[in-house]
Amino acid sequence: MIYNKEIETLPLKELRELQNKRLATMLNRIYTKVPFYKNKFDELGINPGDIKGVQDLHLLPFTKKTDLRDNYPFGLFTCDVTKLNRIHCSSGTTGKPTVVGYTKNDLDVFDEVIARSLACAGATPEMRLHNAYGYGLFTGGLGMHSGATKLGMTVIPVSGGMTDRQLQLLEDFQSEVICCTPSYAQTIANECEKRGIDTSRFNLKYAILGAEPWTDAIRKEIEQKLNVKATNIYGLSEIIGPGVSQEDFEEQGTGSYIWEDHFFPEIVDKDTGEPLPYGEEGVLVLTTLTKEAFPVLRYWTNDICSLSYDHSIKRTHVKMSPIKGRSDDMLIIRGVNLFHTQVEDVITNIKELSPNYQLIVSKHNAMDIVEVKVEVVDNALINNEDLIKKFSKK
Ligand code: DLL
Repeated sequence: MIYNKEIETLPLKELRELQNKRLATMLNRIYTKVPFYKNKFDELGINPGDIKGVQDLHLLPFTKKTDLRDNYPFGLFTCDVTKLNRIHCSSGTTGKPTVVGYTKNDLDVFDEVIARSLACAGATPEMRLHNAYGYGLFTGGLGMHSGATKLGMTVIPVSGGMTDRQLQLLEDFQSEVICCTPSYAQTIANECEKRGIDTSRFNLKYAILGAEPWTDAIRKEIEQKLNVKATNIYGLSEIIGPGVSQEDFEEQGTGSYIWEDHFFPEIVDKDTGEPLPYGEEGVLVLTTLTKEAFPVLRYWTNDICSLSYDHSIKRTHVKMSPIKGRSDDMLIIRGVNLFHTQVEDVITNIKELSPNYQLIVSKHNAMDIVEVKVEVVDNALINNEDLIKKFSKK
């Protein structure tokens, strides 16, 4: 099902015109309301009016996660905090999270792109959504919830964890759609296998999986074990949350449509920042075209992928390949972003420990496990169980 046929099938020429119009408004907004952007433009001697359309975006500077951190919490917002309807956060490179805010209109855009994504993944208004993304500051739970409500679905807001209860509800409520991280879908599938639960007792048809990288082999395993068609949903808090792009359930393996009337994508070289042509792999850079509270110019996602229009069958919007990796050293552990600097922060603040450490990531069943190995300054610590416990907890 196509949720918004007019926009999703808009001829490319008209789509560009719409993007260019929206970009002009967005550039004016950030230039006049956010000193950070104004200074950057002024330094380059560029006026928002000099940018004639998305083809000129490459003349403008990137925005990076460190810029968000340096302007913590609300320095890059274009409106007063009293105008916000919601705030979400994601992990930052230090103890401080990345803060993102939404006006009422921003939440409408969020709902729209999630409704489109759900429909693109096979969901219809008559279906039930078992929403096992985490609710809270993470954008996954509430984002999917609200967009599914807009589509007209019945939402079961289970959130993550408590697998026992999830299995029970899947059977009792007969939800047709599940959304969660791919690793959690694997956990559910493995748990069923372990307990000899016949998954045909569930009524699942579609799984919408994202928030971490996954492979075709994982897709096959989940599809086979849970009797679903599994599609990829991609997004990041800084841009909106989930729903930046979505794979169509009938076009699996050909990439995910980016809702480019709201988010304009570029691919750039990870070392030089130079724009790369369609088909080439590089860092995905996204510019929000319609966001009010927290518009972002050329956001350097650090996610490596490529773009193509080649396989756009049902819609005119550009497709992105699955994420191939990251250009920084962020780890994604069960959907949660983790920077080694966050661990380092803890370790360097404990005087009994040296700043040398190892992070060891392994899989236990489908779950990522992180082990932190540290060096002690004084060997006496090795026998002090209380201190070891205290430091482990930190
Ligand atoms: O993970 C938003 C989200 C929620 C997406 C639910 C999909 C489903 P953040 O916590 O800000 O937001 O993390 C964003 O997660 O830059 C990618 O590195 C990674 N990521 C998200 N979706 C995918 C995916 C949410 N489908 C960061 N494949 C992004 C690979 C993904 N990586």
